[in-house]
Amino acid sequence: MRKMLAAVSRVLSGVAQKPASRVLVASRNFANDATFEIKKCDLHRLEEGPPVTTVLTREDGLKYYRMMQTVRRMELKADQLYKQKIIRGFCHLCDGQEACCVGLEAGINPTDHLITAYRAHGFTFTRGLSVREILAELTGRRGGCAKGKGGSMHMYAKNFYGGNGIVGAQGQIFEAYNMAALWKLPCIFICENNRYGMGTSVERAAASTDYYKRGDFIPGLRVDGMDILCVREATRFAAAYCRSGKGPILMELQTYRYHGHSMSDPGVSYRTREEIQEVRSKSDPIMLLKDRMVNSNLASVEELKEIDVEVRKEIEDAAQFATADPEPPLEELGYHIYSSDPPFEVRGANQWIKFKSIS
Ligand SMILES: Cc1ncc(C[n+]2csc(CCOP(=O)(O)OP(=O)(O)O)c2C)c(N)n1
Repeated sequence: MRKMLAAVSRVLSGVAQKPASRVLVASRNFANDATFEIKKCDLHRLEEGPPVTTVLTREDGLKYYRMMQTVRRMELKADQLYKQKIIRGFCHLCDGQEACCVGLEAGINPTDHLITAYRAHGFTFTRGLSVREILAELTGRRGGCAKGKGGSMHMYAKNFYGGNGIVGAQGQIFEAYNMAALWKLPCIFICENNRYGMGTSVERAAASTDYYKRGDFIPGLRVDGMDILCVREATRFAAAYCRSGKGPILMELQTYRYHGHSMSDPGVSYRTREEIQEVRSKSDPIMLLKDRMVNSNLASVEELKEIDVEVRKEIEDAAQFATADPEPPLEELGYHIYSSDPPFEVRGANQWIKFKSIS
């Protein structure tokens, strides 16, 4: 099939002058779908796991590619804006971990509820918000998704509850596991294991790094979190498990963050540049999907490049907006905190100003 495609485009290059018609004709020769082998998940307290093969349609593949590339480019733009001091304060980037948020969204329904911690930009995007709203939130502007008052860690969307600065604090997670199991809650607990907690490697911090078994009485899956198809299949499996009334399940997605923990961490004092380079060259989630799609004739290199160009443009436009949009006015400082409360003071602010709260 690949050979056939090459032959078709050779013929076309002789006759068709307009690139648009060339793309249109050539696209007819792409496969509609392809079957891929994916890595088997490690299982805890489960007899059977997610499938080890999956079908990817051309349409879904292109969608996932665009989404992952958008998240990657958005994070790189945020890095740049931060270094220019246009974004201030806390900022945690998720480049490298794109298969987690995009794969997760591909395996659940938009009506399902999602909550995450502070590395939230990717999830905010996959839950349906625009790059504009996210970057403008990071720059603290009025058009941001939390009206410029939340920033990197406090973003929300429909059925998405943030963006929270509080880490799933070690002790509390076990209490949550216990209650979820007792009450058979339809809840998927997810550990995005990017191998480091701030500057500490998992091996230095944990006597057992089998996080998928940490739920003890809760079944678990260890998933290749760099492969969007693995994440999608595991999520579908986990969601079906919950929906069937069996109670909670735990997923450990093995992934990697290219940036440091936050912008104040260069990310190279506790790991080597070679390690980061090795992950980038051998298991980058975007490259992995791209290779699969091109090698199985689901898309052409040129077509994916075109998507890259469109994504870059979208990011540039969003960054332009995020730097030109005005900041929220001072009198709005106290809005959206409590509903229908009397005016109140903000600690540390001018004591003569009384803020009112509206929602
Ligand atoms: C309850 C709570 N305790 C402590 C902190 C401070 N803190 C922020 S990030 C972090 C480490 C998080 O580790 P992990 O989620 O593995 O980190 P990452 O992969 O994002 O570096 C800690 C202790 C916090 N935000 N919340």
